[in-house]
Amino acid sequence: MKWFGKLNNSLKNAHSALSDNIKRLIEGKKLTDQVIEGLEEILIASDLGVEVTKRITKALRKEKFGTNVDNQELLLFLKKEIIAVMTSSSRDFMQNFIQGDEKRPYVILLCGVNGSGKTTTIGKLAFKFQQLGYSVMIAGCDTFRVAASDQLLIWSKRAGSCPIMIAEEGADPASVVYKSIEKAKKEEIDVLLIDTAGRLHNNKNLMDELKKCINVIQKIDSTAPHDTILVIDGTTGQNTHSQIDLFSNVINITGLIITKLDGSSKGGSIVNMSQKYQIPIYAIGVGEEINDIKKFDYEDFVAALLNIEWLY
Ligand SMILES: Nc1nc2c(ncn2[C@@H]2O[C@H](COP(=O)(O)OP(=O)(O)O)[C@@H](O)[C@H]2O)c(=O)[nH]1
Ligand SMILES: [Mg+2]
Repeated sequence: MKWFGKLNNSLKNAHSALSDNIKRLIEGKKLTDQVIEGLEEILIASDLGVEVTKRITKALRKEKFGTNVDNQELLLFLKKEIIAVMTSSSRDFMQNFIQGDEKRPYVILLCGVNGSGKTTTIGKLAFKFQQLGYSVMIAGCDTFRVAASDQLLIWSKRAGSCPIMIAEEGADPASVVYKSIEKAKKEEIDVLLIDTAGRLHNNKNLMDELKKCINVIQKIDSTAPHDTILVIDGTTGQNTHSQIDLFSNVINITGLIITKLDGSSKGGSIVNMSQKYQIPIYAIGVGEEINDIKKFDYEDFVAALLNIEWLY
């Protein structure tokens, strides 16, 4: 699995520390209170969060207290427990789209702070959907950023020249949203991807604008947007929590796409975030090329986090 290697390599730097520390901690020892406390410290230092850590060590204590666990057994135990706290939030993005085939155009709105990777992700998604044989239209509603439309045009070309509708700088993004849905309906487009302006999540005007865009969408199709995806930069760690809080105050986030995991060492905070918000992770970005988007596989992710590549 190529992407696994890519993800694993980046997480590995940080998390070989995690698995090395665990190995050092338990080598030749019984699972005593002291060892469990040591493990708690290691997991918290790896950004898994207090709640996740407590849950794991509680289960460990219950099942294995006083026994001799070897490194491999402990890592497998951790893997099982971490997946359990994360996967309650699992929901398949592509499956939703394919099963919801009465919903066409399938409207997907991407939002997130500036630089999180929205435009890049739109390009990657456009490419994926087209590869699968679906027609795609892109609506560019980032009217704040100079060159935002150029960037989107480049991505739409890379994605195979799908039709694109772009707001002029300073124009009303909601009107572009409106026009794009009308056009996508008329042309029987399967997927409409809407790129929005980033800026700061605490910018009230921008949040109001996002709400306005969604209202406009719902005037045309009350079931849309069929997915509202928050794109987050996987290198930002705990800061993602405040982004999720603020965006979910305004909109109903149906899924997350976490970008830049090719260069991230913040894997632990994704576990923490998953457990806290229970929002499904639809996909991850693992690079800047058009193909660098992958389905989020909980098993592979946790194996990479714990540095247990040898299982494959
Ligand atoms: N390494 C890496 N870089 C990414 C990824 N996704 C986006 N980027 C980079 O992050 C920067 C911001 O991306 P952009 O799509 O413009 O963010 P936006 O402001 O949210 O639209 C660009 O330089 C992208 O090339 C990813 O998955 N991996
Ligand atoms: Mg952008």
